[in-house]
Amino acid sequence: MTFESAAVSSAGPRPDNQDSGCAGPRLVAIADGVGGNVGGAVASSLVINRLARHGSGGATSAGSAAWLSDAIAMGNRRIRAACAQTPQLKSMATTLTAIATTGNGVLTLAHIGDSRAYLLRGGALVQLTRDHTWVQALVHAGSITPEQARTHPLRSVLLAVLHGREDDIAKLEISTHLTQPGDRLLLCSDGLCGTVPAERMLGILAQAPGPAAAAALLQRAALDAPAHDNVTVAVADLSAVARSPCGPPVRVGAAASAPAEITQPLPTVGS
Ligand SMILES: [Mn+2]
Repeated sequence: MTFESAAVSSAGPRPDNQDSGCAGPRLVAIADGVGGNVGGAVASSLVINRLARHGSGGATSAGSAAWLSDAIAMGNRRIRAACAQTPQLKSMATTLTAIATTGNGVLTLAHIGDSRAYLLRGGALVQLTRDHTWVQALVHAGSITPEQARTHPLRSVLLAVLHGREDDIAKLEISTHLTQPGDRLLLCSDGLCGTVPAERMLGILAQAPGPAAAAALLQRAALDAPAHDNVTVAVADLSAVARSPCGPPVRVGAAASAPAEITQPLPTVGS
């Protein structure tokens, strides 16, 4: 099994895009960077560029939980190195939601932060990830409803992200799922799922003829809502049709717009 996948990313109404994503036959991932100045764009790019390189290799363990968590740990170490080199980047961090296929019908999902993965199967949309947010913890405790969480003033407070610390990886949630032909997966930043209701996402996802159309239509729905954030959407169809597993994933968002400059340390200002 390989992915037929597509990804799109837009700054939306924001002056810059701090989201990044990649979509390939073996690996699909999105990251929503946070941090002042360009920090968020650097953090999401470092992790997505690292993953995209990993996803185009030919390792026999490709797609496994260990393979995916190794790649994410490498990306997180790159964040740590950039933070150490460039003081203005010290507070940067990123969410990450990634799926990889081993090729034998098993899907690996890795998740940290408030980006999301959903599975469309049999006409139903199931959310596969749980947000690492303060409001999600309140929902889990029964203190507020999911509807109240959507508009809560503290909804953007994250409890876990990649910010280059050793213990980030312990907070990474990794799960494996048995796939079926016809499964369609959606990964998105909160610019989509915080803007467009789940029923609307289901309607669009179920009717779009392929991943590229689905991603474009979902992005359009978010931008028209209108979204107040960067919007990144990746859609992957599980297919038994063999594709070259070694093609480099397509990159979108900050990881695509200026990958060379943006991953270099910035000059120190005022010193
Ligand atoms: Mn966001």
